Amino acid sequence: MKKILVIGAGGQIGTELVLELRKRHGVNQVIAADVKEECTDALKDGPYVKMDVLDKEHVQEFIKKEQPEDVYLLAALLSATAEKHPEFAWKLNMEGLFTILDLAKEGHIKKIFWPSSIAVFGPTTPRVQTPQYTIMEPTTVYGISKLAGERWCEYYFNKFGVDVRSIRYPGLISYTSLPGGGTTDYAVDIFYHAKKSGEYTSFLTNDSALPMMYMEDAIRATIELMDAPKEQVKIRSSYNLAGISFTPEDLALAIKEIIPIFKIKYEPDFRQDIANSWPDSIDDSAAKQDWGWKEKYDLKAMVQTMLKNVDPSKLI
Ligand code: AKB
Repeated sequence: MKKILVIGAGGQIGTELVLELRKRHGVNQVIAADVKEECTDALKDGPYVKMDVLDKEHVQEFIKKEQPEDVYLLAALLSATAEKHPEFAWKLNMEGLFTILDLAKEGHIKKIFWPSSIAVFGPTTPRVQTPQYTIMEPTTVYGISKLAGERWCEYYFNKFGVDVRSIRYPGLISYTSLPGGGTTDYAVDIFYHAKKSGEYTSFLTNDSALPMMYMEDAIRATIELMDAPKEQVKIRSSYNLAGISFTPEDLALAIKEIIPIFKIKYEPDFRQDIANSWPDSIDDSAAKQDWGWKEKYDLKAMVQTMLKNVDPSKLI
């Protein structure tokens, strides 16, 4: 049985990814790594290591000793937080990637997953059904780091044969672990407030359409891409992936169907500029064609699942 390492396991994607990988490969085969001293409760049943991806020596030493076949590198600062700490965001989002790419180049890792984002697109990109190949002029630090990372992934594949695979995630919606520091986070927060008080103040305007996806679909896409035969993975920068596109108003209306008293207000802040620079919807036909991607959750199914499962006592 192969060993798998997930770096950034305490985050929104990492927590659910580790749980699913442990279901498929066995609890002890999947090592969760995160910068936090303590492992999150959800992952306590399996191996955990405290790992700062910027501590290159520790990362190298650990990987050379444990020899994980697959490494998922999820540690990153998201769009909104990155705008507040641009230098640190660039450092964190890029240096860790080079450490892992170099370890794979030297033969210590067989396969890498590295997440990109819809943030690689910018205000000059066609907004509707954004194509896989198009104008990319991101205006956020996060977007610039993800676009640069995509170029390096493709470079390491072309020059050194590194088997690196990537998805441009849309905004991800889940209830197991809270997101942190993203522009799409409103689409998660809203469920906690709807259940707790029946009211929510959105930091984006009513008509800010953004590509989103329910986490179960995103985890399945990630694992399907990693399990796909090498020759089917034709794009080595990063795949567009679409799920559900909606506005805060669409989401509020879908919540109202289940909680009729629900009310929403709009008070846009600095994150509005970021949202304005991103696509409304994504064309993911390349992912569909190359490795058979198909989403399952639509808006209604996602809203029902979220309202059933979010625990409003987690709201601070
Ligand atoms: C963010 O909002 O920064 C992220 C993303 C779209 O990558 N959720």
